[in-house]
Amino acid sequence: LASAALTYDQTNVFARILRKEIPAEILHDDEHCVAFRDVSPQAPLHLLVIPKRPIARLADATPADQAVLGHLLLTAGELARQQGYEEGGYRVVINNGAGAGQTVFHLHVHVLAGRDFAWPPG
Ligand code: DGP
Repeated sequence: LASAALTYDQTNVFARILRKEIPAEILHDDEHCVAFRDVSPQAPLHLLVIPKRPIARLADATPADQAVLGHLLLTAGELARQQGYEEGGYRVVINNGAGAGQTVFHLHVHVLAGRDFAWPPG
């Protein structure tokens, strides 16, 4: 059985940031993605890298999104490097679905750095 696709809600907060309806501290903006600081940082560096395409969850991505998904990870790594965290290490997280802690239903890659991280994650 294929999992049901989640209908994309155009009023979610990241869609509103993409439309510039609400402000964000944007560090990167290109053809495919935008990166900005998390409003509730869980580490000294806490960025969110999001696609411009309306993808609600990782589970809703399709093979047509392959290049965009790769671009999100390459951008996450590049931003961590630019921010000076390549040596010290950083964590990249995608929460998929409410049960995994996803609260905003526009796909986003968390980039966290600047402190120690436990494993397994909570
Ligand atoms: P998640 O739990 O994986 O869905 O992460 C959502 C993140 O989005 C959470 O760390 C807080 C952040 N966030 C929620 N609302 C806003 C907002 O309006 N602006 C910014 N910059 N971040 C937000």
